[in-house]
Amino acid sequence: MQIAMGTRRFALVLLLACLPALACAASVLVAIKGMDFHPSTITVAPGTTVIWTNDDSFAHSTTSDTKLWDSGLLDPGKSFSRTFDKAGTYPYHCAIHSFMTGTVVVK
Ligand SMILES: [Cu+2]
Repeated sequence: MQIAMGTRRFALVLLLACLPALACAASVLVAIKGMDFHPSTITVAPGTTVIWTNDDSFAHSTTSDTKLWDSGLLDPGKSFSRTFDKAGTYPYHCAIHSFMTGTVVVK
């Protein structure tokens, strides 16, 4: 009886400890429209997935300045996602329109 109570309490503590972690595994949307990234700078927690969606009527890309990722050409309506696990500052641009820039800050 005593052992069973202890086990149940442990399970409850484990459940409560996991809930905030699940809430942290979020995703953040970045729209590509009007020849710009919206928002162009985002700050997210480690483990967050960033999803870019091309809302323009022509192709764009999301391309890491340091070659960490490259969506390739994203046609209108297409999306690309990447999960950022490590803290840091990740600048990116559109490979077609180099003046289109954005930054993902992970901390
Ligand atoms: Cu572009």
